[in-house]
Amino acid sequence: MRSKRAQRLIEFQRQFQPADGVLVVISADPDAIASAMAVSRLLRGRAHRVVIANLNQISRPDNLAMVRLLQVRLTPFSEIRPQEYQKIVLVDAQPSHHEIFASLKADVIIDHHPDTGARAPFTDIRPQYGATASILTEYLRAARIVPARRLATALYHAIKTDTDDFKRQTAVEDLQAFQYLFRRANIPLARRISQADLRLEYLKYFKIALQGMRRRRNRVFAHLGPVSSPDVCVIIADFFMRIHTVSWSIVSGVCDRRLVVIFRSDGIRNHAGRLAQKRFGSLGSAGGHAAMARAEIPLAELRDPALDPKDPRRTLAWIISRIERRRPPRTSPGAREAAAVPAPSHG
Ligand SMILES: [Mn+2]
Repeated sequence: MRSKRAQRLIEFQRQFQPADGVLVVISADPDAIASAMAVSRLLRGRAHRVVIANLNQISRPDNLAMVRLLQVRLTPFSEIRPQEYQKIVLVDAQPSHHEIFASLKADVIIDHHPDTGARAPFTDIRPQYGATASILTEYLRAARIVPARRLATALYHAIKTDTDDFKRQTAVEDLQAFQYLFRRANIPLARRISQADLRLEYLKYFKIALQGMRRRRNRVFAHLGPVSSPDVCVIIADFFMRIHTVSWSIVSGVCDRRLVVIFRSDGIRNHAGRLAQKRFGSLGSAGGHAAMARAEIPLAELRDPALDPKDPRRTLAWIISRIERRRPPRTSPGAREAAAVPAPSHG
């Protein structure tokens, strides 16, 4: 009797004919890229050709490093004519995740996101897994294909990324796949990829942040002025959290006519999402988790006379005053020591 894993592999392989042109369409992140590479390897000799097309433009420096250092061949989806392919494969995604995915009528769907009831001739959706790369590693092992260095490194990096080094949803199968890949991956190369989170042009924002930062007790504030992408606010907010005495880091910038405020907290006694919502929710979209949150406020909504978005110092002062705002004193006669009410502990 065949194992379930072997059965699934055979079922997968049955979907393809030797003359097929196969299009793997991804929303490119490490897990999707690695999974697509694995599909390509699994179909070597079983399909005429496999092309990997990315829907999104890749902009994260670490993902650019992954593509470059692992020599991944990607074709922008805009340059693809899907009708020229006999089979369409989705990995690390389901049709309902994107209108283009839905329009493609996938033949094969392999994913680990919550099951959206996707229909295809072949589906393998395992929401309990931390990464699609772990599922594809099982396929490779079932096919007795030992992944070459680059593929093993991609899958290894994908599992580490999607599970955030096993701090997020992780199944025992993810650990098994990781252990298998660990011996075959190029670890220094994987480290180089995950470390590459900066662009050269971001360094000028570090300068602005370090020169303009304000410290209030255990909080650090910085306003970067106009930024090319809110990502740089995230990077600098994370950077300040590396100071061991800092429990809040709040970094803002202006991008696409919006003031973007990034919140980082240690998440121990603080709740960044609640603070963002409380202080900025009335002005724009604001919220997040205990340790990370963001607020985005259209500049058109900011009519506060105390704020001049063109003046970085006044913008920073406005953000600080808004966050450190104390509760207004109670006016009822019975209120006790109302004026001394401290700022909320999470703020
Ligand atoms: Mn994934």
